Amino acid sequence: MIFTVTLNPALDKIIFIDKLIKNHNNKSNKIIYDIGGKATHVSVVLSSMGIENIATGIFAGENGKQVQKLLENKDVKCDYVWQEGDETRESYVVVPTTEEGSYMITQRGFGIKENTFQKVKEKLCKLVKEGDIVVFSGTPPSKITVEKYRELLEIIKDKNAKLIVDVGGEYLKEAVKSKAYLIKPNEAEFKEVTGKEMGTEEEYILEAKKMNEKGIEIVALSLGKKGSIISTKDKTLRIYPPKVEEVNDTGCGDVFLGGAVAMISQNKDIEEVFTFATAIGASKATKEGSSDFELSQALEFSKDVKIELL
Ligand code: TA6
Repeated sequence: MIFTVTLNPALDKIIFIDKLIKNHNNKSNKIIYDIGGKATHVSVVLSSMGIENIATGIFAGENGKQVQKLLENKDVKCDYVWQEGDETRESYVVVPTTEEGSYMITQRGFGIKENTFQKVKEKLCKLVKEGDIVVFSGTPPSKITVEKYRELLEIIKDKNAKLIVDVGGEYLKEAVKSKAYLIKPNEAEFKEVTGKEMGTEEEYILEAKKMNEKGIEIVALSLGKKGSIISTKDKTLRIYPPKVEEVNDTGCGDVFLGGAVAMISQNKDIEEVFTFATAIGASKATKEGSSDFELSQALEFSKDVKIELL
């Protein structure tokens, strides 16, 4: 079984405007709502491919109900812990249609209550079995201390399940200490976790290899629109995404991770894993929502993904 753990999901409010002008009353052309929070997107990808998975984490309030409804409408099986008296946070994404890129402002979200944390621990202890894949992705809610985060990761490791983590800051350091199977930092997160101010891809690769030596099977370093560097003990790949007509870049990294998890769960080789991950992430960029993509388009895009074996 594959579990995706989003400790702090979000209701994404995506606002399309012509151009964002400071000190100006910017008029929106369109506003859509979508799933936010990161590991949620992994479940959306897996469910779209008919790969069995359970989305868990913590929801609260009316926003939580709306996000869960959006997930269920995409055939995602949800088994979340609900925190009473709070509200699932919102992310505001402003997409100027006259230029590439977007602006994201995310609420920090509720403070997790002790009994909620205990319920999450109990759920993971009960559900996760040896050989499962467990994906932690997204910024945890406040009051999830590094120690609490470590406790959750240790449950997964103690079960001999495959731990996949996409998070930043001190939490990423915990994932490295826990010898996660796969981590997916972006450049800023990678510099922070290594404590190295790197500037060249060679320097990134050097540090990624050190992490492989420390027991991280796969370091998938996201270079954003420039693609990614994939490092394992045996191989280093530089992956270049296809050129696509960008509509909204929000969620590309999360859908990329979903594609990688799908292929890993089917024991595909590393090249195939990250060719598909890159292609489905590119498909997401062509869609308005933060969790939208098209499998048929991703298969087409796979042909234009370039891989360099370094
Ligand atoms: O990566 C896109 C996204 O998942 C958005 O949907 C938005 O919810 C945001 O990231 C949440 O990121 P955070 O790191 O705050 O969990």
